[in-house]
Amino acid sequence: MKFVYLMFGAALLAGGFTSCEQVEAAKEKPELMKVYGESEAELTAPPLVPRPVGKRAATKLVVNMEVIEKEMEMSDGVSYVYWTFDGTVPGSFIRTRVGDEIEFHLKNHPDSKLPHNIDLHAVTGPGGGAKSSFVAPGHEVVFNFKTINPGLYVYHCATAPVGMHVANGMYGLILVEPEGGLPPVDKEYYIMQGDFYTEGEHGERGLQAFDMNKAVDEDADYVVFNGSVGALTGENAITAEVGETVRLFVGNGGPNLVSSFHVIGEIFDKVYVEGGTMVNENVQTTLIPAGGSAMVEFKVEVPGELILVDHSIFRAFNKGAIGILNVEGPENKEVFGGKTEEKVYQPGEETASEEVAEESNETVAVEGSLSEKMERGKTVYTQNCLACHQATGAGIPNAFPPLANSDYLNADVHRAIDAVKYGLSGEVKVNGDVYNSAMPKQNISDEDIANVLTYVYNNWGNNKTEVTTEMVKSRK
Ligand code: HEC
Ligand SMILES: [Cu+2]
Repeated sequence: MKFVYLMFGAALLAGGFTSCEQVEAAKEKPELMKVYGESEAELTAPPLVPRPVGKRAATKLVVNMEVIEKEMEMSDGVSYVYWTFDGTVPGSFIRTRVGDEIEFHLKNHPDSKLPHNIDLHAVTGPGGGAKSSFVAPGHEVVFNFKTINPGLYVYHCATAPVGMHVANGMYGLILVEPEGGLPPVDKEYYIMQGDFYTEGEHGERGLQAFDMNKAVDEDADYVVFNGSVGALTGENAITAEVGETVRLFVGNGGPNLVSSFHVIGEIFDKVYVEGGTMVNENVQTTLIPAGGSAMVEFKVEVPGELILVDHSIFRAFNKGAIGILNVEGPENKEVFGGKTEEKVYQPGEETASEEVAEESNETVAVEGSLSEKMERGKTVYTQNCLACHQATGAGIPNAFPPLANSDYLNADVHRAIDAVKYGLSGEVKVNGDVYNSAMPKQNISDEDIANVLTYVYNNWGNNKTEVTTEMVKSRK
């Protein structure tokens, strides 16, 4: 078929174009594609994406972006001066189609301290536009390009020192839809990983400066989705309903680390590998290079919390690379039956069987501040405690004591606060088992210690103590 087109194209070149033939030729060569009309691009902050381009004809698309340097929260009690495209990390999502003529306006806010520019990987041309877009504080530049390759592309600042501009959050995604658009789905979201390097260690409070040495050593303090710890958890979690199809536009700004992107409890039905045209199917984990992307699609079949991670797993549980996709809707026992039985396992002895009551997802309706504390406490738990004490609080035999039904915990709340606040080592006896190990001091705020302990105490058969920030503060 392609061969026929080529022959046809050659004949046309010799004989001149008719308008219909021009359209056909342009499909093969987007650089020849005519544009119709002019409009301003809709830009969105993450995790949202603009409306699909779909079947609209190629057009002249005006993109207005502003560079803003500003202090934002990296994690609880930790702030950072980010350099941004449009005030968010990642920057605004740009959605175009093949054959569009982009007129790009890059403004640099007058309060900025530095000049910046933009290198869009969707650009065919020197520096991806970097040189043409170099803009001093209080200035605006305009440059033009035509999108000739469909795909999901990273853009980033490329002003020297490039690594530093990227490390401070200057990246985002631009989608170039193919002729006719992408297949429709129910939900679309925008997620971008990045690694951050701070003078203080992970969790050290206050305003943290960029650490060049750690960046050169690739020794990240934070690895996060959408610019900060918790940008996609708790009330920032993304959502879908059972039965819906979800498309995630996933990018990796780096500057250094490659992401092993995985969704716990899902399988990607489709992956547009590296954000290009090739589709792989039935994928568990997809690699997203620094300065690269992937589009992943899946249908959500059962309700629950799907956890987005970088499967270089210490980054997820210890450096922040966690997001939540909350799926609501009816159970689907055909697809996932849940736990139906638990027995004593004692080799050599007769085994007693006990039926386990079906796990219920309903939480007791508590109101006001307790439920907020529980919600926040859950996030803190997921990010700080889960790696050792496990999702169900069961711990790991001989290594990490249980928090579920823990007599040690329930006997003395002050002792539990001290364990989290100052660490715990030496011999402890929990539910009859001796542990002699060490729990590191948790670098979290007094408020979060109260939240996480309230969450632990009000779960898994514990005694429902509500821990207040005052109680934590008073443990000196
Ligand atoms: C790196 C692994 C690790 C992390 C992370 C961790 N713990 Fe622990 N935790 C331990 C170990 C090990 C012990 C037992 C210490 C000992 O043997 O002296 C322990 C003991 C405890 C105890 C007392 C014993 C019990 O089971 O009741 C509590 C309470 C506790 N941890 C709560 C937490 C909370 C809350 C968090 C999160 C804010 C957390 N831990 C994070 C490893 C960890
Ligand atoms: Cu810059």
